[in-house]
Formats: sequence, C-alpha cells, structure tokens
Amino acid sequence: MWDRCLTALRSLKTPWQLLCLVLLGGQPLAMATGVSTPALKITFNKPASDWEREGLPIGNGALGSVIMGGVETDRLQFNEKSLWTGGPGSIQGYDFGIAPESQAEKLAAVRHTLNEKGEMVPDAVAKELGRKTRGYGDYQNFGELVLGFPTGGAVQDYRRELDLKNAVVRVTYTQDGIHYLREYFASFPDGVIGVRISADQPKKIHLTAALHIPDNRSLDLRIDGSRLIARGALKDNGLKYEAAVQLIASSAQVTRDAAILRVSDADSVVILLSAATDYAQRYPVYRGDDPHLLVKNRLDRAGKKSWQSLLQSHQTDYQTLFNRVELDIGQAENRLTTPELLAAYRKGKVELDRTLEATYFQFGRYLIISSSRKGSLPANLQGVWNPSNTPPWNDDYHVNINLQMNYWLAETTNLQETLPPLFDFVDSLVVPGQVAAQKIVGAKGWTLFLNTNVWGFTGVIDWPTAFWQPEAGAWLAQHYYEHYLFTGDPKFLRERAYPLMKGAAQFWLDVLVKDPRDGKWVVSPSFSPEHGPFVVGAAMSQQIVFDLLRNVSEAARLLGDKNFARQTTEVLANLDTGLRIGKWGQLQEWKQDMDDPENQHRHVSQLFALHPGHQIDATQAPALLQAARTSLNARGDGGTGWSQAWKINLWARLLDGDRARNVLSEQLTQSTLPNLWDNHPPFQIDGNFGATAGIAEMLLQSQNNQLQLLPALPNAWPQGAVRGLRARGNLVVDLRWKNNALQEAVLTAGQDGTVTVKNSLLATSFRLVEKANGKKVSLKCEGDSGTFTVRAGKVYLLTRD
Ligand code: FUC
Repeated sequence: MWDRCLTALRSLKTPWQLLCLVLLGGQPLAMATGVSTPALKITFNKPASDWEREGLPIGNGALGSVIMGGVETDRLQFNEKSLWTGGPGSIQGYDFGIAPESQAEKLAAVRHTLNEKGEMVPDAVAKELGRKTRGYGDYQNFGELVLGFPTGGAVQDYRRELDLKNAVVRVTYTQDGIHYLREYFASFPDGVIGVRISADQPKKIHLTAALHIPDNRSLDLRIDGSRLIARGALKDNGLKYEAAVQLIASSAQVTRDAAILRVSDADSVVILLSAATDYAQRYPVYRGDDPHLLVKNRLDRAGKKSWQSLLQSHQTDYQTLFNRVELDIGQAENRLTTPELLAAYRKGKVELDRTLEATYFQFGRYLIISSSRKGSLPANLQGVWNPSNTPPWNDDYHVNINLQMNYWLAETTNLQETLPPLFDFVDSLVVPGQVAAQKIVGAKGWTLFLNTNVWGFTGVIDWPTAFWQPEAGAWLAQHYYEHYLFTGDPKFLRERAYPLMKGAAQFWLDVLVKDPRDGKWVVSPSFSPEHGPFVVGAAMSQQIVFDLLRNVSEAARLLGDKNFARQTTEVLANLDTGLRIGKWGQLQEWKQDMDDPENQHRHVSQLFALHPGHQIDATQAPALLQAARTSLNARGDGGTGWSQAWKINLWARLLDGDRARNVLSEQLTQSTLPNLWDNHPPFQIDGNFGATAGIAEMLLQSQNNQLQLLPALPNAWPQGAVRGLRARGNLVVDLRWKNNALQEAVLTAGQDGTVTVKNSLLATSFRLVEKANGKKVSLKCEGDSGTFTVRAGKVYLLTRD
C-alpha cells in the first residue's frame, strides 16, 4: 500500500494537493494483511490556548516542540533534552545526593530498630538516611520560536491536526479568500524541526520570526544572513546552549531588523530550527563540545535540502518504525475533533469509542518515537516537552515506576529503536551508582534510589514519603534481560545486559539479610513505594530482588558464569518471595498482614510480581492470582494516570479483558487531556506509554514461555485485527478475530526455537501451516495450548479449520 501512496504522492505538486489527499482520502485502505485503519489524527478546530491541554507535540528524541498554531502569532515552544540546570558546576553545589562519609552505620541502626520494633515511620528513617538535595537541577524550557503574521479578515475553516501516520502537524485556515497551510515536523535523520508556511495564491506569505529565550541564562542573539542565532550559558551551571533558526523563502528576500527575521510577499517559507547544548553523558563532569558546530552543521545540511526531501527522509524514518504495528478494533472514520471525540466517549457510539481507543494506542507509539531516539537522553516525565524552568518533579527520571513504565511499550509494540537512550542512560548510572552503593549502603555493585537527573544523581533526597527505593537499579536491570528475551540477541546479553545485571545483583547479594523470624533472605530497611511504614521485606522489595536474581542466574547459566549462577541460585532458594495471601484474601503488600481493604493508594506495588514481573503466572498459580485480583479490586479502577495505566496491564495479566478496558475507559475519561496527553495531574507521559503497553498486553502476552493469543480481549472489541506486535522469543505476531474469537494468527520467527501457543482455538478445530508453502506443521497439543518448533525466517499460519 505504501508504494501506492508514495507513487500517488509523488505525482502531486503543491502542498495543497497533498493536503487534499490527506483530508479527503480518509477511506480506510485495506492493507496487505487485511488490517484496515482509518486516519489516525488528533484534531482541533481552534488554535491552542493552553500548552498542556491543547498543544500538539512533535519531536525527534532530542528536540521537541509544541505547536499552538495561533493565526497572528504562532508560538513554537521548544526543548532539547539535555538543557538542565544543576549538576557539576551548579552554583548550589552538587554532590550526586551522596554524603562524603559512609552511611553504613546509620543504616545498621535503622535495621536494628526494625528488627526490634518491626516498623518505623518514614520521617524517622529519612532523618537518619535522607539528604537535602543541592544542585539537583530542573529540565529547562529552551525557548520559543515566535512567528508573527499580519492581521487579516475573519478566519474560516480553521483546523489544527497531528497526523500520527505521517508525524506531521498541520494548520489550515482561510482568510481573505486565501487558503493557508502550515506544516511542522521534527526530523530524526536531519536533526532539525521543520516548518513550512504556504498559501494557494502567490506572494501571500508575510511573516516575522523571533526567538524568545528565558532569562535565567546569558544570551547573545545574532543574525547571520537569513539565520537567527541565540547562544549563551545557563547562569546556574554554565551549561552552554545554542539555538538557531534558518528562514528559506521562495521568491522573496529575508530581511532583518534587530533580532527579527522578516519575509514579505513570499509564495512559501521554510523555517528550520536546531538546538543543542554542551552536555555529554559522561561522569563526573558531564560536559562535551561547544554546541555551535553541531547546530550550524545541521542547519547547513538541512538548508541545502528541499522541503520535500526533508519531509521524505523524516517520514521514511518515522514510518519504518510506526507502520510496524496496525490496530483495527472496529474504529470508524469520523469528522469529530478530538475534544468532541473525548466528550462523546462512552455515550453510546461504540465505533467512536473504538476510534478514540485505537488513536490513543497509536498516540503512545507516536510519543515514544518522538521522545526517545538514539543519541539522546531517555523520555523523561514529560517525554521531551516542557514549557517551564521549574517543572513538576523537576521533569526528571523517577525510577520507582515512571521511567520503567515509559518503556513498557517499546518491546511489545515493536519499537526497539526507542530503547538505546534508556540503556545508554542506565549504563551511565553504573559508576555513580557504585559510589552510592558504597557510601550509602556499604555494598558492592551499583544502585540508585527514587529519582535521578541527567547528572548521575544516584543518592537520596530527604522526602520521607518516597526517598528510599534502592530496588530501582534491579528494576531497571529487568529491561535489559527483557530486551534479550524479546530479541534473542546474544551479543546484547553478553556485552551489555549481563554486566549491568550482575552489578545490580552484586549489590543485593551484599545487602540482603536473614530475617531472624524465619531465616529467609530479606530486604531491610524496606519501603513499599510511597506507602505505609518502613519494614523488613515489603512485598515489592522481595519481588524485584527475586526478579533480578532469577534473571541473572538464568543469564549466568546461559553465559557459563558458573560461580555466579550457583551463588544466585542458592540465594534464590532461600529468598523471601514477597508472595503472601492475607486475612481478607489479598496479596499482602507487607510481610505483616496489615493491608487495609479500604485503602486505594495509587501504587499497587505488591502486584509487581504480576506485572511487570511474571513471578505470578495466570496459567499456573490460581490462589495467588485470586489474591492479586482481590487486592486490585480493592484498589479500584481510579488513580492517577500512570496508576490507571498500570492497572490496565495488571487486569490484562489477570486475563480480564473487560476490566482492563474499563480501566482504559476510566483513564480516558478521568486522566486524559483534550490533546490526549495523560494527566497525572499535571501532564505526565508515563500514563500514555503505560496504557499503550496495556492494550498490547490485552492482545498478546509472552511471559513465562507461553505465547498467549488474545489473552484479555474485551467484549467491546468483538471483531478486529492487529499486525506486528512482538513477543519474547523473537517473534512477530499478527492476529485476526471475529465474534470475540481468534480466527487467524500469523507468527514470524526471528530465531530457531520452540513456541508454546495458548488460545481456546487450539482446543477446537484448527490448522497450522508454514505460510510460504502451506505445509502442515506438527503441533503437540494439550488442552488449549500447543507446542511446535519454529525456524528463523519462517512464517507460520494458524487458522480456524
Ligand atoms: C512517583 C509517583 C507520583 C509521581 C512522581 C513523578 O513518585 O508516586 O505519583 O508520578 O513519581
């Protein structure tokens, strides 16, 4: 289909013709795989009046911008991920959150009190072990590119849309009989943000372009030809920055006055923006080259390319990733704006509900592609988009769920190219994390606690409610092993995953203590995230350590590290697993049976073992599963955005599709802004990513060596198809279903192996063949699951007979 589209696109000349194709060609197109998806767009019929609620985001990983689309003044607030205050060189001083003297004695005293008394209030522990932060820093607003247009007559037919299939924002309107079109995108291959302003009549574009830079930094604003350059350094830490804007106007001259570029009587204008800092992800200094050459070279190169060629490289890059997954849950083409679609949600039009849900799913994928690409930092609490110099939670990396949740969708929704920033970032935390492990806990290995910044912060803060979370390192290590399970890449396992996981495990081998009550290895002090007292052996601490030690022992065996395999297996055998069923049938959050059935705390930490862990397996442990269900029921379907997103995943793991979809609906109605950004509140992107991951989890699961097809399909999606989801074991899976039952599954194997598939279809009459030649594949069946051998590169087709 894409070939067809590209040929059609190439035959068109003006942006207007292209736009007409996009706007009018809204018929669902049958894909080769049979998945049909109408236009995926987020639309408004007015300019944004509120950045957070109505802005439309574009991004290339490092750079991001939010499009407001004002007719007379268009503001493109923009960011570059490394522009942070704090860190080395900060006027507030900076110590990575780590005191120079060892905290091991204080820790031993806390441990002793816990052994004596069983629990401690967080304030008392924070008084001992917390540390006032200095120079932690904040992710910064880079500035605004402000475009000014002349005042005209009444504006008609205004439309502002984010087109998820093409990763382009468009603004269109008619004024004084002229149709205007603005297009915006952020290109990963060219490293620039591109904007084109055009009209359907010649010489109608008149505009000014200025850069507004916040005043907490020095500023040298210059014009060089048709380029506007802003450079300087943050006052707080001396971090150098540069942003530059290049104007390219057809049949018109760019003139300049003071620090403003001006174009009159142009047919169209292309504006390119690039920005960078001298940040480098290198402990302990975190500084690299002056950003000038990088910014200049990017603009020089991009400025030589035509708009079409810039757009084409961008779309080829983007669509290579985005187009891998298509979801059809019976959504309908429609002309509603996104706020209207949200307002109509669950008011009786089921196709429209599905349109919103399918768009929300793909929006999560759009957002991670736009905020996490190689060569930059990972997606932070707001991805890459932030208009403030003092954003909520510093717009940092919280690692007691948030950063992890940001990447849950990366493997399952087939976007491995978004993972390098996470792995590079976590790798860069190992050296400062070793210092933290040493000084704060007196242990080998590495770890970090609640939160981190771009400056290797691995120490502690002093906020009693959350500050102590040394399991963060182990939790992050899970992503490395999962990456190996999904890709089967032995080099990644050997060279990156294993050293990182082993370091995290060495920390825990040093830290675990024997609980005098039962002789089991436990974490002490232990704190269930942001909830309850400090105790010994809270469920989540134990489950995370279990997850890490199990993964690392498996990896050690695979790689022949016999000693470490033995050591970790021995500890595992006597580790408190953190799985206990309490007096009201709940899965206990603490070793003591003290859960309150009325409590609806947003962190459902005791369910880590169900998701993102897989210690509790829906197919094997009915009692634990029931306990998990009881706990999750008690917590309810509400919560902050990310909490609801987590619950979608959890209900999917409990194989309850209707409940998973109900939480999704609650998230869409309670925690979603008009532009579909997740609302914690405020805007926090983890909920978007977590919900997309949850939808994938409803359709396909592959933990514990079982490929579960449509494990949690809700009744609300009786008919549909999905193409391109990924499963552990290096598999790509396409599914089609009807009357709530699987009709067809296509499995593409990336490596040789054995696959155990699970679906009720296997208990009825089905066929499994090699797709290329129709040859029957032998399958060993047991109830509703069947096991067969796959070969790398082969495609297998499972159908209803
Ligand atoms: C965790 C959560 C909060 C918030 C913050 C950024 O501490 O408990 O709800 O998401 O991270």
